[in-house]
Amino acid sequence: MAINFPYLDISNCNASVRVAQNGAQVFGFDRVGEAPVLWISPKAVYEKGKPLRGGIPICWPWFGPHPTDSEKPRHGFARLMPWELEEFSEAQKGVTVSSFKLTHNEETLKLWPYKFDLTLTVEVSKSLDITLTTKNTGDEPFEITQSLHAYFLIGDISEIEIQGLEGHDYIDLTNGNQVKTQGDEPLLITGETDRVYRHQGSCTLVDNRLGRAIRIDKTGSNSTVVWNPWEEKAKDLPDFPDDGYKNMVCIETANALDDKVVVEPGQEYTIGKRIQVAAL
Ligand code: TA6
Repeated sequence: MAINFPYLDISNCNASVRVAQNGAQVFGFDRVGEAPVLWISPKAVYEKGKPLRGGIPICWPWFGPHPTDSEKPRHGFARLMPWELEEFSEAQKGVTVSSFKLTHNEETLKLWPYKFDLTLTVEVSKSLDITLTTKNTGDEPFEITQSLHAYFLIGDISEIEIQGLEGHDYIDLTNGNQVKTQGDEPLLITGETDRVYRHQGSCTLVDNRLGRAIRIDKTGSNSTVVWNPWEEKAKDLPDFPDDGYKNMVCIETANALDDKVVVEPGQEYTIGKRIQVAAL
């Protein structure tokens, strides 16, 4: 598949990541000698201005459909726009840090009438650490929802479980936004899943087929979103293979639905995600 956009390929002795200029979207995190951590659709479209199906799209300044205007892009506009590379350094051997910036402009002001600086930092070592900082550079408060919408590669959907959500309430987006509660058992995915968990802690994705556990720690987020389209919905997505649902699951670090963040003028807010991998 030809990649028709600029991107940064970052490697050190521990791992490599790829970050597209479009949306500052991470679309690869590969630890040396191991299977990729993130899932990228084999049907992904690598075009400027289009979100890539897989990796870690940034949903910002709103998560999901725009609350009042269905003409505006789903999951906001940050994933559709070119970001600037701000910083790049090898902080120490095996630890590479880069940062990317998006600032309000004519196009963003038409979609969302606020002034902002948005900064993504990406630190790659044996783990991947990402932070997204929203700064309000205008003179009135604004409200955001957001997500670091990570797609994880898995061996097979029937052989994973997600630990850490036990006992937490969630909004079931596949079922009229009913509020339900996860039981005492880890989450198994056995059908279409689109849930916003009210959850601040960590999660572990245990993958028995690939023999690994991916731990996801987070900061600044009160919502963990779990998504798998399953068979029928996958067929409706042009950039998603029919059987792709077997090899991916999204575990998203978010502020979603009524978990909104207000950022006052001159203030900033940071959401962060750390992805670590261990053998089982
Ligand atoms: O985060 C879950 C979700 O909002 C789902 O409802 C699902 O549609 C998914 O994101 C992908 O959205 P996209 O706009 O990238 O197709």
